[in-house]
Amino acid sequence: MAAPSPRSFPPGFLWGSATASYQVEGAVHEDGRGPSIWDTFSHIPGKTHAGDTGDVADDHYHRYKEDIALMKALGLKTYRFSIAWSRVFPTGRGVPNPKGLDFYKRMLDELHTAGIEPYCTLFHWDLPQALEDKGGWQNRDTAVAFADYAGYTAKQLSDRISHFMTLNELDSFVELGYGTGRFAPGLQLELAKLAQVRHYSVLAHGLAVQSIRAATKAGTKVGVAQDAKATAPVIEDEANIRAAHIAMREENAEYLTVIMEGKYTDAYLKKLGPAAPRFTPEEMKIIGSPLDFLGLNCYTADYVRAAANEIGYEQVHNPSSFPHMASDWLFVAPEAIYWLPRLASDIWGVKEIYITENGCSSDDHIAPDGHIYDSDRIMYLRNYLTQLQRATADGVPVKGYFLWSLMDNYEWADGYSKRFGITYVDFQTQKRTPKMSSDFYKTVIARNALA
Ligand code: GBH
Repeated sequence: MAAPSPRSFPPGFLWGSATASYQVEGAVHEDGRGPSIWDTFSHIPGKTHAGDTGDVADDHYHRYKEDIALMKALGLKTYRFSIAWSRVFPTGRGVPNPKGLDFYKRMLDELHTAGIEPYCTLFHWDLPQALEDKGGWQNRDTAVAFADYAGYTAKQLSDRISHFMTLNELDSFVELGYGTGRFAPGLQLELAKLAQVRHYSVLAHGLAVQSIRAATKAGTKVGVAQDAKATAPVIEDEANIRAAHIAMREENAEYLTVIMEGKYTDAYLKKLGPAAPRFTPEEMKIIGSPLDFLGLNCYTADYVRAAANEIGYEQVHNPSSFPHMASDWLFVAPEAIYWLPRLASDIWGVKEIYITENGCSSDDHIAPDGHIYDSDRIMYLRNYLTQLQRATADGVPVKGYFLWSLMDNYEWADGYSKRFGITYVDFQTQKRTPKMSSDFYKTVIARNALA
């Protein structure tokens, strides 16, 4: 055991990495899997970079043992993965397909043998196409179908998994799938319809919290993985920190705030006016179902400062020179990972927080000696982990961290053009090569401290 240093993380801190079904599995026609909206969308010309699809991706469906060996070599304590709904219910509901769950059981047994604890996400955007054909998230029935699938699946896996997350990043699949059209299913709805989709997404979450609880053994923990906007104070003085607290609730009103409070903020409803969603008091209670833990995906910040306006804050937009990683949206804002959990803990008194995703894209190249020297990813990770350590040292109850991602994978509309892995994947040969950032992460894990 390394001696504790002033930069140590709390004892027992859970170091992990994360992936998602459609981004890594491949094997889209195997063992009775039904099509999802990402199969459909990625095959429409022009929707994804170079027409890339997840048909093969990392072929993780067949190579999961090799991938778990990579995790073990890193010293990972935990691994966050997602289940493809359409493997379990090929048309989203009705008769389950046992072969679909068998894959996850095999994978979970392998993790167990490696001493790695699974954290399971039940939905990471791959909605069964059959449900989209009936309106997808525009249809309230989809929320009910999700809760049924989540309850069934959690029951089947309850002996193997103790932490479940309902949905991954509600805002991403709702706003991009039904608002801008950049993600599957590629729709551009008017605001009133979009607001109703948002409402059904949080309702799906709440219904699933209840169905998972009802179906699993005592002690099972239920949460969500949300990339809440990290409203970091641009300068950390008292007035701006106060503004950051107000902004955190308002900027996340559609998703995290309503999940934590069971209520839309007045400002959100006022802003929507006639486009506000229709909802019942009963639904609001379901949406606010208490959680055992909160998962926060953290990539970048939305800087704010105090303002003498009605709401008490304003956003500070980044100038064009603001540094970002290989993805245009990924501005380097390490304090995000301090403020995001801290604000959630200050505002809602959350007692158990995980960073369910953090990481970055880099322009990775294989050097003549065969190595990948991703020093910029190390720079990014070191800065974010420094701020995360600051959070734990300040008593913010962050219990674990999942690096996105274990390996390069299918980056949605960006296809294979953006690499987020700490392991390089040659998508022609499926060869995996740990990058220099793997060595960095391994060292941090071994020391439970920043090196
Ligand atoms: C996460 O999203 C996802 O959970 C994960 O699946 C993904 O691989 C990872 O991050 C890396 O991106 O294309 O200009 O419309 C992070 C939040 C929200 C950031 C959607 C990118 C799209 C911007 N993402 N956003 S754009």
